[in-house]
Amino acid sequence: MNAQTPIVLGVVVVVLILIGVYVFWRRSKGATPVEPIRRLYKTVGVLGAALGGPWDSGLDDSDWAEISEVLLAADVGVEASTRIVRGLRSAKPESLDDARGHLARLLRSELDDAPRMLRLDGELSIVVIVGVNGTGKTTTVAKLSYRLKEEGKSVIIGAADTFRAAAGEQLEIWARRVGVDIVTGQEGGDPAAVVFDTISAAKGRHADIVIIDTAGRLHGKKNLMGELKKIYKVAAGDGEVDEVLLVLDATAGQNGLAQVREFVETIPVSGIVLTKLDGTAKGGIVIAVEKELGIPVKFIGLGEGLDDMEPFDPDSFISALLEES
Ligand SMILES: Nc1nc2c(ncn2[C@@H]2O[C@H](COP(=O)(O)OP(=O)(O)O)[C@@H](O)[C@H]2O)c(=O)[nH]1
Ligand SMILES: [Mg+2]
Repeated sequence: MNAQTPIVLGVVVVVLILIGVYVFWRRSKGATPVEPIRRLYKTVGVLGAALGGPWDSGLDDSDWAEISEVLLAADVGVEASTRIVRGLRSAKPESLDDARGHLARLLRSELDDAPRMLRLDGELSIVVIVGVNGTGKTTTVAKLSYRLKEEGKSVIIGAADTFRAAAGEQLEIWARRVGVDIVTGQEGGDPAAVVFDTISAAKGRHADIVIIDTAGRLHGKKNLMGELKKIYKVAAGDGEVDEVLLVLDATAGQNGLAQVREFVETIPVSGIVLTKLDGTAKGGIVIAVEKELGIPVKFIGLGEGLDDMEPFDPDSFISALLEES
């Protein structure tokens, strides 16, 4: 045995231990960070692929029809699709890259320029989450409280979905996991009373943000919109609610849009959270939503976990749609 062998072996063992510790540390942090837009896997490239096909032989009428079909299939909506194809035709693109550039610009011009950041600047900010049953409201409350807590804010959740006991229990589990306080009510109880209690608790504890979960349907003949108005009034107090976020399920497509008109007409919705974009190739619905409701998409949901929600960024979203597959 060479005299240096034990030293070499020692070094190898130490290096292996260090690699092990590093891997364990990354895992425990829930690492392998995923680039957010990559998680839109079903939508990535849908438009890029449509453009790639026809280019070999130049563009003719059937290609324009195909591009229009792909836009419609991605749920961009009839009016926006028509505008986009018209714009692209009149731009007379000379190459695939040229077409991609024009399409990116046209898609971007369909999206809002409104700020997408949450406006949470008061001493105690109130966020109310509304939407149809099953769209992802409760999950969004959990994801948002997680995000805000990570930013160093103290958050209290109000479980104002009193329609079924399980709703409160589901939220209690999330609250425990995130490590934030929660105020719950009785099953079948008055949701506005839960809102009142949550805000009182938040004031008492000098919390920064209250997030209110609400029901997507109610017991018996109780009118959901009437209850939401009451919730809004209590949440607003003497001022106004900082953010009313409407949760919309991207997989429901144009139907989902039709279902939310009543919400928008009843209370001042300030932003959309578009959930389940991980499960649909119809990501173009973002464009239809903003155009038809006139409200900016502020977050997108990309899965069921706490960090599966991202602020919506139009530019990276559009480049994902146009990616070559
Ligand atoms: N894939 C996926 N599932 C989601 C997303 N958001 C919510 N969900 C799931 O949708 C279902 C309904 O969510 P929930 O928050 O209870 O909806 P609520 O009735 O509006 O409160 C649950 O199984 C969630 O895990 C998302 O962005 N992606
Ligand atoms: Mg719920």
